[in-house]
Amino acid sequence: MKTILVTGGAGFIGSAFVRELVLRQPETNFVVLDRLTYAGNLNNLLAVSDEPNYHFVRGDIADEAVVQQTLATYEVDIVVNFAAESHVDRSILAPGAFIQTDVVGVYALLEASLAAGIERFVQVSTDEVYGDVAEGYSTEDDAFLPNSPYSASKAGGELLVRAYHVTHGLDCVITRGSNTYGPYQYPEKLLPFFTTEAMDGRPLPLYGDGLQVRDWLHVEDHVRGIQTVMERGASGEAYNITAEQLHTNREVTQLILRTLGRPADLIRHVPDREGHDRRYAMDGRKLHDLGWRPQHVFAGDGCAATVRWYAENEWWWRPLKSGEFKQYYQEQYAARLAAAKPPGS
Ligand code: NAD
Ligand code: TDX
Repeated sequence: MKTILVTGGAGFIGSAFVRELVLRQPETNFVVLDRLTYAGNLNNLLAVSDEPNYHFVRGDIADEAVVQQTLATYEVDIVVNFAAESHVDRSILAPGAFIQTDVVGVYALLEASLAAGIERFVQVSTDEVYGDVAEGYSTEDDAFLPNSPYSASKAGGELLVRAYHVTHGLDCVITRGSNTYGPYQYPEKLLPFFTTEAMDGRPLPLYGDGLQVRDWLHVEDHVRGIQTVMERGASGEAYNITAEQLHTNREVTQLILRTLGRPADLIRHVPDREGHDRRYAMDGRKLHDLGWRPQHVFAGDGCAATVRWYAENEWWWRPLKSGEFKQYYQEQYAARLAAAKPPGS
């Protein structure tokens, strides 16, 4: 029986990976190691919590002793590292936690994995390592030009993974996914944030002119992409995971409002995110060669079905928008909204 350690498995994408694979692969053991930060949520794993091939350990990937013990206790074969601080705006306000988890944490995980002699290490990275792509499409060999503390810390983590492969021969693969959407995403990210704010008739703070472009990948497609790379990726290689569905933030906001039947005058053009990347776009051919294709269409049912999920699952997100979130909202948005241009301008 194989055992897969899923770090950060209580977050948005990691939990989707666990929910999918625990049920589909009853012959494989899945161990989630998660620190349960503000973004970690055991409600994301309720669907599998009673399954015999699912196990949960609360712990920090930067704590090498905890990682070593978990690898040994469960006789882990494969590590899939989702654990990260993942929100760009928070990395601008408070970068320390990003360096600690996304760089030091990856280092501790690599050291423990090397010592334990695991079979394969899968690093979940992001399109943001390429930085702003004014035109064309990033390929896996392009230079890293990260612009935020978040993307710089993810690039640092990735480079360590590469170094452990080259120097120590650790079997590693890396995925670079694009902007991911779907159920159970913490409501600080654009789609769940704007959906839940619009449901309450609150203003939607669109940064700058709202014409920044992102590539919208459904979480189920992202999970299948990571699974494909884990199972069939060549050791030492990185793979872009792109939906090739580029939309401006303004278009995304309009889709959300249309689905909810809410008015466009909820939109506020607020001062831009510092260092805001204008466009991300990747070439997906390398992963296509492994047989993967995206199945969801964002502007088809992808966005609308996701918006409806939030509309129907207030039990999940409403508690998350109290306490810590209120403090973050105040810090991130209060001054911006006060400086907003009036609707329609
Ligand atoms: P998330 O913020 O929803 O979840 C992160 C999880 O990691 C949480 O459960 C949190 O508790 C856990 N965690 C944080 N620090 C930890 C630590 N030190 N030790 C153990 N656990 C810790 O993030 P997500 O959106 O699910 O992203 C998962 C991964 O995918 C990240 O590595 C992110 O960089 C990458 N990624 C995300 C997107 C996206 O659009 N969300 C796109 C591409 C890549
Ligand atoms: O209030 C907002 N207003 C706004 O205009 C928020 C939260 C976002 N935006 C804009 C900024 C971005 O151009 O919307 C776009 C999407 O923003 P986020 O949801 O914060 O995502 P992004 O910064 O693009 O990064 C995401 O995709 C890549 C994830 O958060 C990362 O973890 C992933 O690596």
